[in-house]
Amino acid sequence: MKYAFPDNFWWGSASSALQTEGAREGETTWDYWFAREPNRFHNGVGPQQTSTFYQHWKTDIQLLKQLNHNSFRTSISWARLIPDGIGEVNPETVDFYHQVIDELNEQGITPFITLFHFDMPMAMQAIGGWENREVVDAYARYAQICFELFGDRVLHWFTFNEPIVPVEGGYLYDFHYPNVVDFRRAATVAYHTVLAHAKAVQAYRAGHYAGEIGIVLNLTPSYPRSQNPADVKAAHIADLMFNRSFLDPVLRGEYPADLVALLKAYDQLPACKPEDSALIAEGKIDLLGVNYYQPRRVKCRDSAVNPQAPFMPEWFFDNYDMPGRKMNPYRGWEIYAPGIYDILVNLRDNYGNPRCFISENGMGVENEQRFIENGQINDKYRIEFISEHLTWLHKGISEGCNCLGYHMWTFIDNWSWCNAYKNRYGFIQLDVETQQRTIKKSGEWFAATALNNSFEQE
Ligand code: BGP
Repeated sequence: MKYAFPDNFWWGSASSALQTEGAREGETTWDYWFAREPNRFHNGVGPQQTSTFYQHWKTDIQLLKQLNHNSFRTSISWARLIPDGIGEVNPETVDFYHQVIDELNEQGITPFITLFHFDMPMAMQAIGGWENREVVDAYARYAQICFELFGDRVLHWFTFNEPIVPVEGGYLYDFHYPNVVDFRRAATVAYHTVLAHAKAVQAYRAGHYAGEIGIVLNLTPSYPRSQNPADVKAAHIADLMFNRSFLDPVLRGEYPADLVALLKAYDQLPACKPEDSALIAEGKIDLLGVNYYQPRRVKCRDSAVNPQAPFMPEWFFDNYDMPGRKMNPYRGWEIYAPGIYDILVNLRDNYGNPRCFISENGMGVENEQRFIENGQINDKYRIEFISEHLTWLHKGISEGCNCLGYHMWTFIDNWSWCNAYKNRYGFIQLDVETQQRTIKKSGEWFAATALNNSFEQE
């Protein structure tokens, strides 16, 4: 069967500044944390060792072209643009992003730009990061500067990439700096991120720019183990905490009432100001990026909560290891392609069918060299992963879902936070030592699919 996609469908991939650019001025929390605890990073490899996009951006854009991308998302690094977060703009950084954006446009690759992809300037973290409302204002100023500098040539902006992840990593589960475990502080960070998002949207609207503004959320559909009310309730609470805590404010302009009631009941609500709700209402977006990697399967708890333990989302559910689920063993994530369809249908039926696209989807695999045939990685599993997800995406579109494109994580194998180079995601293999780039089989498959705007499958 042939799966054809709508005209002007966005085919591309996503990356981020810190994961690709390489060592430069402007310290982020990652540089700071790595200098102190390199053991937290796979094989002790830190954010200085990247695919050197800062040097190789021009030839890399040629490679994007070879992959027939018509669009590409990367991020601007706040710390590199404004090293202390609030003061002078670094002119060299401005020149770099101008060149990248211009070259993408010249090559017919529409730039999609994210303003914050996990990379908090250390100077901002030093005054409390997202816990401090001054950082919210500093971010809004940074966003405005970016719109003024690049807003005439960038028509698709994203305030944040996966804003729930720094909340989970930094304030609940200890896999991002500042390694705090404290739900109330996590809730404050999440809340202030939503305010920062809304302020950026406000600034964008006030500037009457030609493009559109959105956010990228990692939506993990929550599936209950059974239809037993206790399992269903567990899935509902997980959905409220991990999806709807951002999805509702950015699409509906307000928080779900039951999330607010739940946090209130456990005295975990962040401090709110009376003017906040009007601001949040102004943060409604034009375009939603959906990152989808894995579903969340949950069941009700089997054991009682230890009342002395720190309050955690898991007070309300246990993770459910569904027998026989298909796993990506390297990343430990379930592979469940229908999830992409369920997300789109949920957006269609419950959120007014917003303009959206798949902004990340992908499969990280360890030691891909073992699949080299005639000098090229034959990553059949990745082609299978993509085509399976695309068939479900196609079904969503044919049923009226407003999905405008599909971007993969990622373009060239890159540095992945604490996992460094453990799992490789790229269409293009990177030799970290020599910086040599070699297109994988999946890159060729994707290039053909993008060119034909379709693919064939039995
Ligand atoms: C997403 C992030 C990316 C990327 C990807 C792969 O959550 O937006 O930055 O890293 O996941 O995940 P990981 O690197 O954790 O394997």
